[in-house]
Amino acid sequence: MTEITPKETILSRQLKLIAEAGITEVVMTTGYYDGVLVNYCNSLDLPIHFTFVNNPRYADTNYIYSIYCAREYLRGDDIVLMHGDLVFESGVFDDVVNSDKSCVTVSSTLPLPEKDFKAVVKDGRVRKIGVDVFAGALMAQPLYKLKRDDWQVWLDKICEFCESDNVKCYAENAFNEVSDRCEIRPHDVKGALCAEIDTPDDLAVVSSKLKEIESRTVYMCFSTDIIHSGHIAIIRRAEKLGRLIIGVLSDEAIASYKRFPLIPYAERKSVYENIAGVYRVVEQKTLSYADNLRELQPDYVVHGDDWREGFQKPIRDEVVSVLAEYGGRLVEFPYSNDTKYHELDKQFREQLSMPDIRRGRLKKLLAMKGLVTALEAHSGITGLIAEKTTVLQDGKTYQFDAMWVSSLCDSTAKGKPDIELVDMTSRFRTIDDIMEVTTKPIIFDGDTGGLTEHFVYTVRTLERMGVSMVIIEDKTGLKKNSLFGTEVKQTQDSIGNFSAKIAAGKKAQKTKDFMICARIESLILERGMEDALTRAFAFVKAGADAIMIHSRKKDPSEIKEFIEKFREQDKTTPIVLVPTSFNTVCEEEWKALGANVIIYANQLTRTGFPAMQNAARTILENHRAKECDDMCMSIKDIITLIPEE
Ligand code: SPV
Ligand code: MG
Repeated sequence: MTEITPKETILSRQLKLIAEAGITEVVMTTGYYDGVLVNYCNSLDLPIHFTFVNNPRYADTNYIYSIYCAREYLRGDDIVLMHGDLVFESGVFDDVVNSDKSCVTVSSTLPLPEKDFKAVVKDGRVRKIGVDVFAGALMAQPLYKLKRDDWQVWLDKICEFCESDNVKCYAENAFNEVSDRCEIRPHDVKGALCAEIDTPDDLAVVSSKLKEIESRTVYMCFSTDIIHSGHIAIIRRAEKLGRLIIGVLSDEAIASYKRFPLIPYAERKSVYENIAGVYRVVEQKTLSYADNLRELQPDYVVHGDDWREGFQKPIRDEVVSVLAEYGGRLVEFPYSNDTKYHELDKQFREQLSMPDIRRGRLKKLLAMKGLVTALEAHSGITGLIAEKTTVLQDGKTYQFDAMWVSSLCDSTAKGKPDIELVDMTSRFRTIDDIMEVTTKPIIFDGDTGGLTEHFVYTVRTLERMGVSMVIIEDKTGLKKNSLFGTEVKQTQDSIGNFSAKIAAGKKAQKTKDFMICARIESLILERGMEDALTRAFAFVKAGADAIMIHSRKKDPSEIKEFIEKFREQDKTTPIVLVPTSFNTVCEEEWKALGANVIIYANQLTRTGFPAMQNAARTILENHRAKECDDMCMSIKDIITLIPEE
């Protein structure tokens, strides 16, 4: 009951750590002043059931005899065995408790003590423990995890000793006689605190070490927006290592690698701030921990061990090297594969595919990222490719933000020309196929939007389905694909007529989230920059939420010029580009110029169909499918691409 800090005694600290580890049964052997001890333990009010066993011969026996007295309570289970004068840090205790083999704490770095236990280790096993064994020994402390069968062997020997009145030695003397049958491994605590207090000097050393431990900091990063008991359990463990600083991943960082955050950053931050045991919450702006670690220099970084493989591995590698710069440590806890967490995750994913949530995501992404990318999808499978493809590059993960349901690709998939021949009902069917298996926002190619009287219905249907944006082009009559340019007859709609169509669409929509984008064909139809800009400003005035400017030139100059001139007068209306022809400019440059949505409009169709044609030809040429094998995706890969639920 010696005080080691103003708030703790050796015993209260031990018992609290025991309770925090989820251990509920404690057998305590007592001697001198046992009534005081019993009252003290009960007064701590811990969720522990105590069995106190008095050793009536405490004055002239060693603790081997106390164990003997308690033997009937100690059989039939794994146990943790410790002396009452031992102080250890929580990380040490957790490691011992969670060890799947019997173990005892040793230190390979601390000097050998004169009077205390030492352990002789050979081939990874403890062969002998005692105070007078020195050759090749390690410092040892009497904190054990003992698996049932190992403990049984040792306890039987303890009983044998005591029954022949060999009661003045250590229990370890009995162990030394059965160490070939009782397999105990050394658990090396190195310099971590695990020390007995026998003297006032020991007490001073331990107390100052505890002070230092209390000032340590621990860093964890969270990306989840729904906190479940698994997260709390890991927070509880991390918090025991020191003052816990939680890095909350910014919305943008989450959106770049995982699913879109359901709860915005500020909300998530405030939730973490209110979890007991969390000392401080900071923003982590990137997937990389490097900036925060260099700034905060935490003593520990805590993470689940699941990031040793897969896309998080480079992030982990970087953490390890930054920690090495200043001597921090990485602590990895086993990642819980509990099905209830997978079930929760599935539920969140389902939420994201719900129309209201999906519809609003495009606007949120635009606000968050400034530049959003979309990949063409014309079926469930191409939707899955847009949804799931991720690339890891320079420690960052890249994926598409949204999907583009192109009229060209939707028509092509149906073997039809891109002339508004595939009717809206059929186009909606395509959207539905994609929506059924994905969660990302959808931008719909609405062609000309048709008659204004029809367009208003299209807007409502798309909105109800959860589509985020429809793009309609300022053409009229029989629409042809823009990439034909002036090679075919195409008629541009009047500014008045098209503005009225936009205004009618905006009036028809029910939610704030849905966006109508006006696509300007002036450059395609060679009507000049002035016409393009005049239309752009008129359409914004009519209510367009975004402007798409199109070109079929390889040279991006006219697009760049348009962006520059448009931005001189309008800093906010999002600009959408489909850089199929002018494809040499990278996304970052478009962003810097002032563009906001980049649509990769047809690349899946244009790569997929030649591959299929090639396979068909190969089979015909060889009169069998064998030669085709190397071109094929493995059945395993295609199965894993498609979710089971
Ligand atoms: C589409 O993908 O159908 C488009 C873009 O409208 S483009 O083909 O470039 O006209
Ligand atoms: Mg189109």
